[in-house]
Amino acid sequence: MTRIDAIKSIYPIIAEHAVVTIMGATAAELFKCGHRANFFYLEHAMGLAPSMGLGIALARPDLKVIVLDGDGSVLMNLGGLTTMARCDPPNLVHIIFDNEVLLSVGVSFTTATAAAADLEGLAREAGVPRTATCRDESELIRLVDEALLADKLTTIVAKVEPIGPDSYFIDPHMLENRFEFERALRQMGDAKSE
Ligand SMILES: Cc1ncc(C[n+]2csc(CCOP(=O)(O)OP(=O)(O)O)c2C)c(N)n1
Ligand SMILES: [Mg+2]
Repeated sequence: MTRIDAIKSIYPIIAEHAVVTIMGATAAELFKCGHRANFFYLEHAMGLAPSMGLGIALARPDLKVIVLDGDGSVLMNLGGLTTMARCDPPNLVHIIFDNEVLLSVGVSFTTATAAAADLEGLAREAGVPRTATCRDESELIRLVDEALLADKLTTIVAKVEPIGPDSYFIDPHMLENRFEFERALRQMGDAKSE
């Protein structure tokens, strides 16, 4: 499966929730599927998407938070997994697109998952209560649906081909996205009635 097809397949499910995506190819592909004010593209900060998702999930238990992540980014900050598991927010779904490379800077830079590292195993041993690995869109859809219903912290590893977008263009600008995202979250969930 390609990541763009994977994102397209779960787009209708995740679009209703707060979404934080790691930078580079994943962010560009989510943007290509259709921008929404409740999507935040975490530019530059490799390894910190689950940390940002964790903060939102803890502050806003009335929302479901979806984090889209990359293998290289997770491997750069394995402590993100242990802290996420330690806080154990039930409303956080962490999806790692594992293409076994640092695609956004070049397919020749393989990551440790191209060797023996197993991200699902690392998440499980970090203490994440629900973990899974999938290889096609139908499995991914099922796992994301189940994670949202289970109401329990979940990490899903989606194995994808090392193919990226033609363009890395994202509009809105990072600073504009920061404000629109915050505003969107204020309109969502229990805050709607305030
Ligand atoms: C701390 C840090 N080091 C390096 C970079 C440069 N960089 C941007 S994207 C990227 C690769 C990300 O790899 P991965 O998370 O596997 O996502 P992919 O590009 O494969 O979709 C790198 C090294 C960065 N943004 N931050
Ligand atoms: Mg990668």
